[in-house]
Amino acid sequence: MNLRRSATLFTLFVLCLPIGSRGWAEAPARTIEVHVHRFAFEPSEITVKAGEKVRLDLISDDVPHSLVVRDLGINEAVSKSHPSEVVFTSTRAGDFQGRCGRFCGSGHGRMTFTIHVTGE
Ligand SMILES: [Cu+2]
Repeated sequence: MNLRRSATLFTLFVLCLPIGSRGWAEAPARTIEVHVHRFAFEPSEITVKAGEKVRLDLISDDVPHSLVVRDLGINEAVSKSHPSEVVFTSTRAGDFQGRCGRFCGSGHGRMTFTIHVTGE
């Protein structure tokens, strides 16, 4: 067997491996869709597990907003024309408070978002 054929067979072997079950690639994120509009996040609370990789799909239904959850390092703009994606993994349990970080009108201060992180 020549070197080129061996390399091709090895490549095919690697491509056929069930990557997820071997832990060579990160597990796909759990996706939660969050709509943002004046003056609320929907849902306004989510519950995830510590160590769980979570993807938030943030969609504005009206004007530009943002989601800021300082303790989880989240600070993401949300616009109507471009849905945003945030991926995070909290390693510790607790309740993490978020808010809209972009002034969007008289009710802006009431726009809160809570991430409950439960133990593994
Ligand atoms: Cu706002």
